[in-house]
Amino acid sequence: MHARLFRSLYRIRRVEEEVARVYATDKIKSPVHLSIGQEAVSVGVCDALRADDVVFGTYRGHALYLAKGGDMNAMVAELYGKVTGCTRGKGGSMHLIDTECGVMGTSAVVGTTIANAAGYAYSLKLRRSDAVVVCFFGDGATEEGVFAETLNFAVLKRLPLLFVCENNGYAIHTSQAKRQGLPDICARARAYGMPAERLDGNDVLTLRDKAESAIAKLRAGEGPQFIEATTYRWREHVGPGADYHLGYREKSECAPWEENDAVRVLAEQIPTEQRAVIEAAVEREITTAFEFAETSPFPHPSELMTDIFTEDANDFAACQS
Ligand SMILES: Cc1ncc(C[n+]2csc(CCOP(=O)(O)OP(=O)(O)O)c2C)c(N)n1
Ligand SMILES: [Mg+2]
Repeated sequence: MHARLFRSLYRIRRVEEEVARVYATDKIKSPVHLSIGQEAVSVGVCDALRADDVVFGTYRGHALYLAKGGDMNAMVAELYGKVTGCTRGKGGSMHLIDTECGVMGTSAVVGTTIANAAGYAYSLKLRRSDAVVVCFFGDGATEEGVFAETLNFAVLKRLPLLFVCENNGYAIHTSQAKRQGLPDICARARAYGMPAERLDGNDVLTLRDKAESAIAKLRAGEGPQFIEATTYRWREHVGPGADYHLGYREKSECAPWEENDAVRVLAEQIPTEQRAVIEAAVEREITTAFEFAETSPFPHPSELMTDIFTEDANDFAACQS
């Protein structure tokens, strides 16, 4: 299990480092919200899921997409805006999707997928499936009305839904303390009637264990569960670089998170030779994915009106008139 988790963590860290490196060339046509520093939350939780379980996430979704089994070629091609991307080059980094492996969607609009996840969980319940849904969102999303409404509905209907709040302490440049009257997000979740636990978002092994027991409760019909994972965004809110020069936070705030880096901590637990094999394979996969993106074509202009709200160009024209 350690090797599997390390591979997943290393793979996400390294592909995002490559995204950051390539970004300056302008070949990547999409804004990127990097998860560097936050990878362990997606990796720990997704490792406890079955292939037929599904996840919903946010625009900071590279880690989730890859941790749930999303195809790396299709992800990098999507960032390049290529037709071989996971949404045929139309969604970009913020709208990753791979329904084959249960990545049902990520969204640029804060909070939206919380309600989408509840809808999916309700449909699973009505179909008497024992699959479950996990919904990932940020601390900022808990200030949206849809968060409150969805928690209430999920408890009322005893939905098989695990809420995972990735609390990195900031919404863009504003700290949680400046935004929330009650920063204890677990207390708010409990107030709606579900169990909630705050975990160290760098501790991938504990996250995996706790997710596994929460998911077992979902399958047993015990209703929604809530995990708040404390974590830290190492890079700027959007884009490849650092943003400590902006003055809204100090670099020293990141230091304990870097010292306790989940990728490095787990790497130290893997025998050196095994680790080298894993790292080499991941590096090859990343090289292949960027080559695939570089050599793939852009979508043909004839695709402009396909895979959007309407397939019918006449309907679209009617909407414009
Ligand atoms: C409905 C909505 N309101 C505002 C925004 C602008 N916005 C983009 S990201 C963001 C911060 C969200 O913070 P959080 O949920 O903590 O996620 P993080 O970026 O920290 O991962 C905001 C306010 C948006 N995209 N959608
Ligand atoms: Mg945040």
